[in-house]
Amino acid sequence: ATKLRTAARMILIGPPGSGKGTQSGRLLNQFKLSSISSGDILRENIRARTPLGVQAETIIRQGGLIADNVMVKLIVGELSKRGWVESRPTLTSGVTMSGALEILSGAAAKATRLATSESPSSSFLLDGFPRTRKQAESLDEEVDMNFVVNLDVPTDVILERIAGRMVHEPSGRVYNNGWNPPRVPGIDDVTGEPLTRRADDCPETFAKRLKAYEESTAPLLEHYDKAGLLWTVRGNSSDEITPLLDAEIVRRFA
Ligand code: G5P
Ligand code: MG
Repeated sequence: ATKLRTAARMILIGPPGSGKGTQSGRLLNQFKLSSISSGDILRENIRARTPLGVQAETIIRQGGLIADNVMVKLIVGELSKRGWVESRPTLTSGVTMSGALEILSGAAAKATRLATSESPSSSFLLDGFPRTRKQAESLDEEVDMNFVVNLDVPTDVILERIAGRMVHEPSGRVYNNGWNPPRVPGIDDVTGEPLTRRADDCPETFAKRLKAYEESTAPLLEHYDKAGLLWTVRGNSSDEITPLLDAEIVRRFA
């Protein structure tokens, strides 16, 4: 794996089926990086029948979006749990000079902001979060993300792919019956466990997910463009996009 010189904190944005999961998997092999997929975490909760999972199942099946505050808590919680960002010492554990100054300057709310670790080994990427402007603003308050990738894949290309998608749910590994089939049909290459189809990949639900993307997620591109973080890569296939994305990460972080 290529070592990074500076910490990368990346976001992958793209319509459903654009290849976020595919690119994440490849990047994890290529670079010393970790990843969080919001969809995978939600599906994990559905499988485990947690209260969140039970609530999320219906919404996902219908192609809707989970509430912003729920998602923010979930993902920010996950980030601190994994130690890629660290909670700053709270003011109650001894008011530091800078802490006291923050109170005086009215910036006390910021005192609990998560501190991003600048160690390259804390590099990570987010797949599927943030998905709305509100989520992006909440994330901005916690963590300084430094690279946002927009996977720009035409809709007609995407629609063809989804019919053939098979997933290994526990790991999030994705296959495609035509394009990257598993070695044994219906079986995960790594664990030998059965592959399944996603409940939200039927044509009606997929159409709703595309619409939710246009309405709620596309506006994020403007948000991150203004912040100077957006990098758009266009392509009809993941194989076209991967080398471009790799080169851009090397240019920025390696
Ligand atoms: P998810 O799980 O985040 P989506 O809809 O954003 O779901 P999805 O469907 O997982 O995204 P992807 O990861 O972008 O798509 O694409 P992929 O799986 O890598 O590729 C799709 C298929 O194409 C695969 O079969 C792959 O093998 C194949 N493929 C890839 N490249 C090529 C290629 O070049 N050629 C060909 N022929 N095939 C290829 O979110 C699910 C739900 O969870 C909720 C929402 O309800 C959402 O709908 N959710 C949230 N709600 C609110 N806020 C959030 N932040 C949320 N996050 C999730
Ligand atoms: Mg995915």
